[in-house]
Amino acid sequence: MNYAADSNVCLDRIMANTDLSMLTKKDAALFTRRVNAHFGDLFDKYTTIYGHQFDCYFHLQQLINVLRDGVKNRKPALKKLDNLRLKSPNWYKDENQVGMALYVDLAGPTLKDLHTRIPYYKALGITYLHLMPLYDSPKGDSDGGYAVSDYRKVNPSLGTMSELESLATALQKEGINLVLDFVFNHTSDEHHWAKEALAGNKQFQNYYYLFNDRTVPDQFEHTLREIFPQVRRGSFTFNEHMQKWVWTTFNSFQWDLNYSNPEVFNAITGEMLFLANIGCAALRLDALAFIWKEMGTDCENQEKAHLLIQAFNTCLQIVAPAVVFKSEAIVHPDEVIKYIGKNECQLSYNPLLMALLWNSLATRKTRLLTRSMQKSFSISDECTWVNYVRCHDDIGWTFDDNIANELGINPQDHRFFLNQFFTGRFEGSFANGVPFAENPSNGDCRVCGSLASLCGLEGALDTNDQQGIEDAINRMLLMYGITFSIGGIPLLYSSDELAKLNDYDYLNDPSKRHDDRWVNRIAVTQEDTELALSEPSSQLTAEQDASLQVFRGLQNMLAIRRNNPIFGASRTTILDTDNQHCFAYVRENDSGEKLLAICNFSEETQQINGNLLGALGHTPSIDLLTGNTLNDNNTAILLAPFQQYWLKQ
Ligand code: OTU
Repeated sequence: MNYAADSNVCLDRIMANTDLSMLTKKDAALFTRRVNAHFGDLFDKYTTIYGHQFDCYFHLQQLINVLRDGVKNRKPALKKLDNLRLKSPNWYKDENQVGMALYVDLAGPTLKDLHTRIPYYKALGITYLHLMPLYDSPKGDSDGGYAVSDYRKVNPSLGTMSELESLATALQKEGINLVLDFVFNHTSDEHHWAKEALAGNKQFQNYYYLFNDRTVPDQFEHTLREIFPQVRRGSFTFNEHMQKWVWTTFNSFQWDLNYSNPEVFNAITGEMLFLANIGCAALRLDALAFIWKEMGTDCENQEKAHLLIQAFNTCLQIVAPAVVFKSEAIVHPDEVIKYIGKNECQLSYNPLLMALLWNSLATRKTRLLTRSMQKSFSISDECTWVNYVRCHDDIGWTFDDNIANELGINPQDHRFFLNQFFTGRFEGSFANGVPFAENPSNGDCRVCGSLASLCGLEGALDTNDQQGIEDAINRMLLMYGITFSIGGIPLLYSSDELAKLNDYDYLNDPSKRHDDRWVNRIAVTQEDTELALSEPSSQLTAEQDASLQVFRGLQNMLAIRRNNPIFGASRTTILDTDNQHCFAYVRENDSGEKLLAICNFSEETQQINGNLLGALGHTPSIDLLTGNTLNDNNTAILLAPFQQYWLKQ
């Protein structure tokens, strides 16, 4: 089939039937130009997914109307930004980019209050602020906001949509981009689509996956993974009112959307464009791995999930090209990479680096980290990693079993060890984590806990162990130091920067008690931010002192990062070292500028062969972190416990 010809014919027909009279002349021209440029792509994706349905053409026409409305509703200031970003599309690779993720209520506690926090974020150098889902959602348990009842309404306890828009504008003025969640795998059971379905409306029942009996759910469940086995077994929930089984991958109040229905694609595109038009720079694609279901598979990472995301991306190119996608695929490393591409997700969380940094802290060894990064770190030049250490979720051990096997590590046993270690059950462990989602059938488990508690600060403070406190602080700085220097946008998780300990208060809240991830969703109070920005004082508790040391350490490293272009758009090569406790990589940009990072994951001094400096070309090399010079090619390089070097020619 001659697809190019087909899509052109289709485009002409559709545009002939598209009413542009509500657009200004300028917008009509812009819309027509962009549709012309991207329709081929959109047509290709859309017809591959929906072409076998008799009404595909009708829905494609409807989609074009949705896009037209998106252009109509996009504010002039955002259209200007679109043009700017089209001219410098790789802004997210700059050395000054630093992200922070936070819950509004744990920082504001309202959107209005967040304005007063801007100086604090600026003091750290934040340029990208991800506000955790702040949309209207069910009272009580709403999966931390990931059960959305209305994408167009801010949760009234946090503020209003116009307050969100003015915050976006205020942040933009200060050089901080707003990042929002696009929770599109599911809605809450209180979304008006779900309510219509509950009321028996067939059209909206087709928005979800509903089954009259267990026949089909049973067939699917043969091959599905259970995500939250601690709250509910299986992936389906029986709804008494409808007398039907509903597909609910996550909690029973989160209903999976049915993307085999083109009407759902179109409706969700409308919601996505609404979010884009608030004025955000990126959308975090929540649970994107799950959006396509295919019998006989685990219904994760399906080919059509990729096509759908690419189609959404094309819609953004037409309406809001300033907005990029961030992939949240916490899956096998080979699958994580498949979501990354200029035409799919320009940004992606790096769950492999995250998990393996923790692995190296526990084992004090870097082989798995080094080998895995050598295989999986390199991505398209037009895209970038979002490197993180902690987030609002649990830590899952998603490394590649084959690499582990090659290194003589039994993957199953090793995951068991990591869970034991980080939940403090392993003799001699420094960590105070909490087990999460333990699966009684197969013993699977993940780990929750704050950066500081997992790094040993909680235990060391409890026993007033000075060495332990120092080690914990150094572990935190090491972990973040790597995310600041390895290549990509570092993403701080709010409260990490102050080394806050686990918050066990959730155990007293019936709507949170069953979900241990709340242990690492921690408030940062005004008192905390004042402490961070205050002059050094001798009146501090040990906990406050640790908090300040971490804050200042991170602040210092971030200042170095934004003042050295080598941390921006440059290549990363992961090196082998002759010391199993050390991890090293070199950055190199197009002008031949280089940086060599070397890190020690153990609490002992380590030495590595000075030949490694050869990676920089010539000596002497200056350590950007201490200002010290290393100048002899032949001697060994010494690394203090948890020390990292950022060496420049
Ligand atoms: C995401 O996480 C969010 O980060 C969670 O906070 C939500 O609960 C969830 O989606 C549902 O909206 O399973 O344990 O492979 O790991 O999408 C967290 C991706 C999750 C999943 C991830 C999901």
